[in-house]
Amino acid sequence: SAGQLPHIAIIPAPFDWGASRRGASHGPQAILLSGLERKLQNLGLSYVVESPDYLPDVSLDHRSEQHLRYWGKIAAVNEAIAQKTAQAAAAGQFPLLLGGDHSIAIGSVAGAARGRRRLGVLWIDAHGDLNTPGTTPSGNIHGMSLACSLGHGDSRLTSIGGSYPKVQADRTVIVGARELDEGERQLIRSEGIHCFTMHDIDRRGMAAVMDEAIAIVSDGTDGVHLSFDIDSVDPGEAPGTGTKVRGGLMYRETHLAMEMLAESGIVTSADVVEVNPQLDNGHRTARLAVELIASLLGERIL
Ligand code: Z70
Ligand code: MN
Ligand code: MN
Ligand code: MN
Repeated sequence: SAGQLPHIAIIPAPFDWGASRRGASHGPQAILLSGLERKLQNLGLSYVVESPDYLPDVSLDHRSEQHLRYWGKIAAVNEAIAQKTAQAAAAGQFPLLLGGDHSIAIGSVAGAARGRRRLGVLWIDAHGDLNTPGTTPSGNIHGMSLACSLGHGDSRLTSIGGSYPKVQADRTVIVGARELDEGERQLIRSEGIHCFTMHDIDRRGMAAVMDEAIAIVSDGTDGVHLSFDIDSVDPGEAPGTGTKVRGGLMYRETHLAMEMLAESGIVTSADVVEVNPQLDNGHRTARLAVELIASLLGERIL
């Protein structure tokens, strides 16, 4: 992709059954209404906004278990997301998914991995999303999506988009973690997942952390998927999200991370998830999401 501007496929994923509270399903509309298209136009990027009609109607699918809440809806929706993402990537486009809660990354990562079997994944999040039905404290599948992409957990989830691990631990990097469950800590250690916590960012600075993160996800990989959970950002800047955790990324650190990714040229697909306009202060969080997408796609100060 060096030199050539990508064609962006904006793929809305208005779905929130992976989270404990409703509202993130309105994220795509809020982000689109906050000026995303104008930003892309100003950057000189070509794009298409896909219709959400590619998603199946799951309103009558009530399959659910205590430690795998609404797995039926989530499996059906994510098969469609995987298909849509893979289709865009195969057409040479840059899939940009607008969530939705973070369970939609089960599909987007699977779709991105279809044509890139050595995919690197950069997961920017306050959380690890590394639970399984055996470790989850909540049963909410948005807290399991990265584990699932690594091949851990129930086969009804890990088989979405193909029955194989979509990514490997040594190509997976988490940035911004500050709330991990015990089972998640154990998985990080046992699998050797690279995890840069807020402690690491405070000690070393965001620039050093991102330099290392970029080196890891681009080493021997054939593409990089960025999965950006807006709850990675400090709640003072991003109040419109379901699980606010104090002590998050600062506004400038987050922009720097996106700008460094843009400079690196390594990112081949992305999601922006967990924007919940029902909890937002006006459209503050959705507007931030638009700004960060612009930085990721090449907007520069000078
Ligand atoms: C907790 C769980 C969570 C948000 C992920 C939290 C999960 N670790 N919350 N993303 N917003 O229930 O698994
Ligand atoms: Mn239980
Ligand atoms: Mn998440
Ligand atoms: Mn999170």
